[in-house]
Amino acid sequence: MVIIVTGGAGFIGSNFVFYMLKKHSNYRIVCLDKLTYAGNLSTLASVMDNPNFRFVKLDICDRAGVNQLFEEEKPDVVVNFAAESHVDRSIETPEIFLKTNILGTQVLMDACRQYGIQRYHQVSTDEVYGDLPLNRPDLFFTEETPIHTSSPYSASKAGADLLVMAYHRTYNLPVTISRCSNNYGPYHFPEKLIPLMIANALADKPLPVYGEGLNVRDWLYVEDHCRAIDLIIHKGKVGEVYNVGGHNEMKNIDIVKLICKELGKPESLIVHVEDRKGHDMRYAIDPTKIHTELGWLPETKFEEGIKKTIQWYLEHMEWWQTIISGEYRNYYEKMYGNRAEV
Ligand code: NAD
Ligand code: TDX
Repeated sequence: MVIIVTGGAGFIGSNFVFYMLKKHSNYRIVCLDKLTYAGNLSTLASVMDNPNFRFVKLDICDRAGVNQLFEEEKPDVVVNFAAESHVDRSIETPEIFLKTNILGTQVLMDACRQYGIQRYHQVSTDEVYGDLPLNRPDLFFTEETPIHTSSPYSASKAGADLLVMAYHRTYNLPVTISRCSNNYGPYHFPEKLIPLMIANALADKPLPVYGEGLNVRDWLYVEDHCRAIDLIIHKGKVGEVYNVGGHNEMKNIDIVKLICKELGKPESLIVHVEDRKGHDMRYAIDPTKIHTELGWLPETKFEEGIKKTIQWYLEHMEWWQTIISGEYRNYYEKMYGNRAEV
């Protein structure tokens, strides 16, 4: 089996590459990644010499390059993680989100049509469902929940999902989609909540919580997500959407306080800053379908996962300190420099 994994130098994609090489020692895993600011070749260092692994620097929007790779590798499966993934950046510069997340998906699916494929899997997000109110803890996102997006990021992911289903219906492309909740774990890029708070706390820098910090996210350890995708590409039904989440809802402020506690840092580092525009209040996945159809359940409890994650960041200082010492500094200054305290 040959699997093309796009975006495999990013957070979830790299964890998926590691997971698949370990789990399926007879599979060939080909990672296609543009190496944007969010992709790091150093992340893949441990597998670069693996004979079952190949890395190709390529933009998913590059039709000729993608077609050539398909000709060379004749993939059985494509798993598309490649995306612009940060909501805050999408509010500043929406265009690249539309280009990569929608048009890039189209290029990949066109190649799948042209060269033939057993499965095209689109890695989507719970953000396509919009948000839920805080005062209705009984409500969850199911696969039937209408698409109702808030940010340019989520709109671009929803656009891609619709296109994937259109390619299935129109061209009979064998597709599946997974819509997962917030992931956390090793190699999470430091612009996102959990790694940003760990890095800032370790440097005794302010911890910028948007608004009151009451927004709720449903956190899933990244390996549990990888296992879900592995199950879907092997046993999931073509043309179906699978929600992935672990019923692990946490308020942002509680996560930040927990990180302070684990690192022995004072909560006085917390600063409440101007809220994200259009900030979604609550995400909560109902994972009944993937549980009943494919037997998937999350294995890592949050208390254990967050400890493992913090430990990983303590043991891999070089990885993230290299990132935050580069272009990231300009990003941070732009995003947080003038953000008023509230
Ligand atoms: P990430 O930003 O850490 O990684 C994205 C990767 O895609 C990077 O390696 C980047 O170089 C690559 N990439 C970007 N544009 C590309 C292009 N045009 N061509 C080729 N490669 C390109 O993102 P992540 O957090 O690992 O998310 C991966 C996928 O999972 C995304 O599709 C995202 O929407 C989805 N997702 C993420 C989460 C989460 O909590 N992080 C939750 C649900 C779904
Ligand atoms: O500095 C911050 N302060 C803060 O309060 C940052 C970076 C975030 N936040 C808040 C915003 C959110 O309510 O923390 C929450 C989590 O923020 P992010 O880590 O940016 O994640 P989120 O916006 O929830 O989106 C993530 O989950 C769904 C991923 O980035 C998406 O790619 C995925 O689809």
